[in-house]
Amino acid sequence: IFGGRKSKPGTHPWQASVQRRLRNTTDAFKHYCGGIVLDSCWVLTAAHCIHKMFDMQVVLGGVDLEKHEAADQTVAVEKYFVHENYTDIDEVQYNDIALLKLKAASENGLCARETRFVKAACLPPNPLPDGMECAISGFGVTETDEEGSNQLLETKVLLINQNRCKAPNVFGELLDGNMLCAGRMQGGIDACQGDSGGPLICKQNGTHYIYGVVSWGDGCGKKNRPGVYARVTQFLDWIKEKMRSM
Ligand code: 4AZ
Repeated sequence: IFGGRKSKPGTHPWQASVQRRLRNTTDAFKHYCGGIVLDSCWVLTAAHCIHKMFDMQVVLGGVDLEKHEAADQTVAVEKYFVHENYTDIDEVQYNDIALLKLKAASENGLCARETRFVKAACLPPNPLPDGMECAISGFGVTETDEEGSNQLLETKVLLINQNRCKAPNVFGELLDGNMLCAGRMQGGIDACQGDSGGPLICKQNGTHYIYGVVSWGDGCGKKNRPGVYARVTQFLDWIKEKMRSM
């Protein structure tokens, strides 16, 4: 996250850390993408995070990747679904959405437990207005740390008009209707590498909606290069169908 600040425990309870096993280890995992809690057994993330991946785990409830916190829940991934039309063309991510089905614990049949620190965000029922202020969060690269942040960072971004983001001096025709732009045209405030798969959350009438999934960009925090997100309202049928299927 560029232009972020440390988030307080429990303020982004839908944030997940999607982690992969380090080569030739049994229990060493490293954060590589964000994710978003949809319910006790499902996490939404970006397709480019898990394309041809395996050996994943998801950590929920934490705001510090270095510490084992009481609120942490580590859950194995039982299965994943990558959108059938996902493609990467010259680093532009199309239909960049995927679902992780978490493994239920043998003791109680639960995947994640809902707590003050682990909570689902809602799927958005309708499009939201341009200029609306929303929030992003993640453990990704910052302006001062190319390795990413061990602390969960957050920042506020604005939803950017689609035609403005399709302007020739911004992303032009690279942007399709399954994507949306958010951030600041002036730069400085953005998602970055390692935030991918994580939440763009917009609050309306007291409810937190998952409006976007961090997907791609041209660098981070640059002028006229806002962050690009998978447009969740375009994928509601796909998400519901996959969740129904298991
Ligand atoms: C990435 O590499 C990435 N500035 C994610 C988000 C953005 C850029 C790059 C948006 O996963």
